Amino acid sequence: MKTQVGIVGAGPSGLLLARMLQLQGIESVIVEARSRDYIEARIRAGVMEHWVAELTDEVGLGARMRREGLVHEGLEISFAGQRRRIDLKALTGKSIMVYGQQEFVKDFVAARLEDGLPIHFEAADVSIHDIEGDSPKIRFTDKDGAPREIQCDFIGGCDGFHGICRPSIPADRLANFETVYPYAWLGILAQAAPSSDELIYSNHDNGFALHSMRSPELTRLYLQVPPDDDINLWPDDRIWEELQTRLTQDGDWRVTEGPVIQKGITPMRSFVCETMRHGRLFLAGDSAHIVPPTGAKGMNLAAADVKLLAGALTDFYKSGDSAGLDGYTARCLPRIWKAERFSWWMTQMLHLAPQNDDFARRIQLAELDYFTGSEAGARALAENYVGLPFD
Ligand code: RFL
Ligand code: PHB
Repeated sequence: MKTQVGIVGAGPSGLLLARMLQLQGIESVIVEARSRDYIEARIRAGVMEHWVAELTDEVGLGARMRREGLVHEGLEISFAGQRRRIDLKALTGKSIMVYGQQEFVKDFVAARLEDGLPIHFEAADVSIHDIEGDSPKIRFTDKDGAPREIQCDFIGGCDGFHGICRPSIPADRLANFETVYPYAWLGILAQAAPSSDELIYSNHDNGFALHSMRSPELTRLYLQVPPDDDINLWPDDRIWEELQTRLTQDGDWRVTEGPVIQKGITPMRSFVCETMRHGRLFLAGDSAHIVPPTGAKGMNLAAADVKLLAGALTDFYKSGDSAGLDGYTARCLPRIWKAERFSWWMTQMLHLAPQNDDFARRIQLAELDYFTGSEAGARALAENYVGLPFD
């Protein structure tokens, strides 16, 4: 089998890349390790930056997002017994779109399959070859057990943090930067109406908590827990009790409870692989970088990489101009590092680190007071949260 761009991974990066290439008349084949059901059920991100929602419209797949997604013009930060609103719209002129990543994935998978374009689900033993030459290859065993090979001009490494693309780059060529945090997030999805119209990020003496949502009937909630915590030690009653404690610092307001339909613990790390290109392999999204979820940046950064990569591949195929491909890493990295900084900063401002002493705690409360109380502070937070301008 032959194609122009072979894409490993059908997450937001791989699906968006394939769609943007399709609209430019460039062929691609997607190879995905999991089943369609699995990737459509995997609950992850919820917040799309303004321009990512617009890009989704531009590629023709924004209809359901516009109908079912929730536009938020602000968010709230709770600390020291009070709640303060950051008016994103007034401070930046922009809003954010709350629309589940798995809904985005469903929309893109459905469109691709309706257009009769290939996604090989449940591919086993996926490997990539000859990335330093002119004709790289993706090999895998298809879901019927048959060996397959796809010959490509380029490979999009869109297979997430645990994928095989980044490790296929020779170790001595990789420039990796990483920090791991001393806490994790316990996340639940509950069949309960959101208790507030907006997201609430809460800093509490017991640790961080977040109130988010997916729809008028579904609430998404998170609690800071130790990184090695066991989900079995968190029966639903304990989760609700802790959410009530951490989120309701300011009076009578309560979190609406309901049946928990999904729960899990996610460790948190920051990671950047500055080697986003090796030969004809281009990394995009979580395969190249990870942010802690506190800044809601992961899926948005993935979209930013893909926008640049799709543009560069289009220039190459339309006019033989390889400047965009050659400059891909250099164009991506400044935005990536700014999102890394913001996510790291939000994380350390909102969580309680075990090593922090009373002095550090006082500094944290002063920081929260400043960034929610001063217009300059709030604007800096808002500008990053809604997404920094391109270039
Ligand atoms: P993905 O989504 O991990 O997709 C990679 C795909 O590759 C497949 N794969 C392979 N396929 C073939 N062969 C192999 N060897 C393969 N290995 C893996 C996988 O099955 C998968 O389908 O990466 P992508 O596309 O780069 O997208 C990145 C986003 O998923 C990620 O950044 C966000 O989910 C991060 N994130 C958030 N981002 C936001 O922008 N806003 C948020 O509000 C937000 N909240 C979150 C988050 C991530 C979270 N978790 C669970 C990590 C909240 C959480 C709790
Ligand atoms: C979510 O709704 O899942 C969500 C929202 C904001 C974040 C992280 C996750 O910062």
